[in-house]
Amino acid sequence: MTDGARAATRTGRPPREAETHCPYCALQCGMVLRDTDDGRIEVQPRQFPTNRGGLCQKGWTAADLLDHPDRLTTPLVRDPSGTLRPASWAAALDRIVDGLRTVQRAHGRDAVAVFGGGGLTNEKAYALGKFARVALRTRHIDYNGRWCMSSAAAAGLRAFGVDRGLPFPLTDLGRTDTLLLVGANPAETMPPLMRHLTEQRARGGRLIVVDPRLTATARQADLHLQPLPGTDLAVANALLHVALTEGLIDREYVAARTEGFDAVRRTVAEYWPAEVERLSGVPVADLEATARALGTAGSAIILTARGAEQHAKGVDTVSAYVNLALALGLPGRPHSGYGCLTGQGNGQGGREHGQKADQLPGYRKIDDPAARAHVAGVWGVDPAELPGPGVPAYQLLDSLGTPDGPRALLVFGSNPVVSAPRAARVESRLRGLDLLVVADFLRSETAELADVVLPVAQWAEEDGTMTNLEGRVLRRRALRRPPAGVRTDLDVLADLAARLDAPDPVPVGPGAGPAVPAGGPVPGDTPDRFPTDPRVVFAELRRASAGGVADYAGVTWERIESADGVFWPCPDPDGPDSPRLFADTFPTPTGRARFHAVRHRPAAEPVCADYPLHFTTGRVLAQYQSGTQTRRVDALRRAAPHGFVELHPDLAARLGVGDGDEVRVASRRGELRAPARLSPTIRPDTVFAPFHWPGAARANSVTNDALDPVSGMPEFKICAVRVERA
Ligand SMILES: Nc1nc2c(c(=O)[nH]1)N[C@H]1C(S)=C(S)[C@@H](COP(=O)(O)OP(=O)(O)OC[C@H]3O[C@@H](n4cnc5c(=O)[nH]c(N)nc54)[C@H](O)[C@@H]3O)O[C@H]1N2
Ligand SMILES: Nc1nc2c(c(=O)[nH]1)N[C@H]1C(S)=C(S)[C@@H](COP(=O)(O)OP(=O)(O)OC[C@H]3O[C@@H](n4cnc5c(=O)[nH]c(N)nc54)[C@H](O)[C@@H]3O)O[C@H]1N2
Ligand code: SF4
Ligand SMILES: [Mo]
Repeated sequence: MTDGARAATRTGRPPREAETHCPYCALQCGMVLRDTDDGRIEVQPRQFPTNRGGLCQKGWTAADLLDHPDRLTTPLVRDPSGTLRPASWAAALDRIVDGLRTVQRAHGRDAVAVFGGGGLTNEKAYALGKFARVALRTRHIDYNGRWCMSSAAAAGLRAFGVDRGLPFPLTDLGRTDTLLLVGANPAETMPPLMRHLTEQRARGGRLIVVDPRLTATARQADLHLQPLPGTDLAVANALLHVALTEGLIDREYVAARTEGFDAVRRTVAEYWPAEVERLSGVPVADLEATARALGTAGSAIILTARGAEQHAKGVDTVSAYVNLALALGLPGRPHSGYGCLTGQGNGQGGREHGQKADQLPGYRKIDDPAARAHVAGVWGVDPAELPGPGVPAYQLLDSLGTPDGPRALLVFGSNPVVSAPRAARVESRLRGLDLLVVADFLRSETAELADVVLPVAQWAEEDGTMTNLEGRVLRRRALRRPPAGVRTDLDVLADLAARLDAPDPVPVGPGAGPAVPAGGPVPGDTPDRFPTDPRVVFAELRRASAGGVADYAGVTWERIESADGVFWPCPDPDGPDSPRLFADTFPTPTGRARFHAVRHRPAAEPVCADYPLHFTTGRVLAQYQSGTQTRRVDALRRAAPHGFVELHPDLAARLGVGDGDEVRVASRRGELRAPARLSPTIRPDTVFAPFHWPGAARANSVTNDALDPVSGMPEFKICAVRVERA
């Protein structure tokens, strides 16, 4: 029994507790929160199929932010002198509505934009997409998942007809014979996931890791391939080349279940292992060993994560690994397949219900007339009134304040000043806005630039659902109510929508279409148009998603609670859910999976005499994303106090840099300064920095804003730099 529970028993009061999930990453570890008698909140892991009773340090300390002194408890409005000052909710919301109307009157509806996040619950992500289309009537909404999942999402859609990160439960990892991890470091990014890998190896399975660094994950592997960043596509094509020459292809599966293999066969014929060794640095023997380990195993899983995906060729790179998986006959077979490790807490659900520029709920396309008619029906508006597609996240942020770009932005759940590529440029775009609104519970670096900051509830104060990396819909449960002065995101959206709905005497400006209010205030239904109760929002989301690719119609909160979550698609409340996809067919028009012939191309920015080194970025265990949250947790700050630049001792010696020396990493776009961390585990031609810190150590001052042409994913994982002692 815990101290809190014991104390509660002594006083005869039951401890207040909630079974919920960690607020941070997509593993969504199960945890129990308890209100102890001395006013603390205790976090305990609980058994859940993904975390199996484990938590990482971030999960253990997640409750530290609930009563943190930095917590926002009142709206802030920028005064004429430029200072953010506490204000009433009424004053803050009036300022926002005035600002939005002024901008839309002068520049049209699309002059207002919304930026969301993959950490928002399904209910909030859904409400945000609806708010943009129905209350603001703008086409401009996108979100940070564009920087995270978009390459794998696009490749999955074009191959399988559906984008569900893992098309099988995570527990399959423990039961597969060969597991290939490409550009994933779960030992730091999802530590409890390693329990499944330990099980896999204990059963005699083989683990192969592809990473330019010998990471904590790669250390546990039977084989570590250490390619030059940006060469994963060539490596995948070489693996398929070997599989073909060694007769490892599953011909029956290819014939019966796929289409388009011939073009792929011709393309990979050019990818001779010896040439790919020259390009990537991965020895021929390792390419052969990997192809054999995959092609001769009884079962095999190939997983990609951000290392392979965050490139201007991220979609094609994922397609190359999907091709390999299909040629080996893996998708749909027991304990086999291709998957991508989704990152943010609701990275999966957040990309299904309408935060994406081209999307309506249920993973519907916003330019599909049938989808528009269905969703407009649920929303009670005319389909013709729904805006068309907007533009992907970076393009959106880069257009802010420019003559054709939006002049007002509302941010819910992201901190692009730290996390956007080429961040200095994004920062200057944000500064050029007429109105910047940020809803957050902390003063993030982006909130610091805002005209209005709105204090919102944290995870332990709200109910809702999250969809984890397996496509499993989970319940987030509130332990307590938000502190006085704090509102939920749903409440904020509802209040703003109601204020925008109120008649505006001045008609909206050029190119704006019909006048605000959006869709006209419908007598009697205004209070329900943006419900604030997440259960009611979820019921509406179910209807809006019904019949879509990501169909939640059969998912109810009760059903989630009675099992360990519900896997989508789940169209029928009385029918089965879908833990495993593709056993018999693929949701493509022909029922077959589609190969895509793809070719290697160099990084968008090659190294040269002035910028001779490859720069790549990523994560450390104790910090999360832009760090707004984890940099404020004492234990995590002690574990990872500041940014650093990881470089090989041989390179350091050439540069005259010692361990701990301050170094400058410069690219054509900007520079970062941080202490050097020497490590023989990284390639000598590559330097690495985590992206969790703002200011001088900001990795994204350096990164390249080259984008994948299909997904809009920025090239976070490779650019050319010069390194010198600062
Ligand atoms: N501690 C912690 N955990 C997190 C997060 C966090 O911020 N902190 N964020 C969550 C989110 S949103 C995400 S998206 C996931 C990300 O999870 P991961 O994808 O595991 O994380 P990264 O560290 O970004 O990248 C993984 C690895 O890619 C390698 N890499 C770099 N360039 C290349 C390349 O060109 N090819 C290959 N093959 N590998 C390369 C890096 O060395 C790194 O070890 O983590 C989630 N979990
Ligand atoms: N160089 C480099 N840059 C990267 C990456 C990389 O690997 N390298 N990875 C990219 C990836 S994969 C990702 S996912 C992005 C993430 O980068 P960001 O989008 O900046 O993500 P977070 O730091 O999680 O920002 C979330 C913000 O929203 C707040 N917040 C959290 N929950 C809620 C909520 O429910 N409501 C509201 N209103 N606010 C909330 C938090 O306090 C925080 O300020 O970074 C990307 N940037
Ligand atoms: S692995 Fe992810 S979900 Fe689990 S405790 Fe750590 S941050 Fe939270
Ligand atoms: Mo992410």
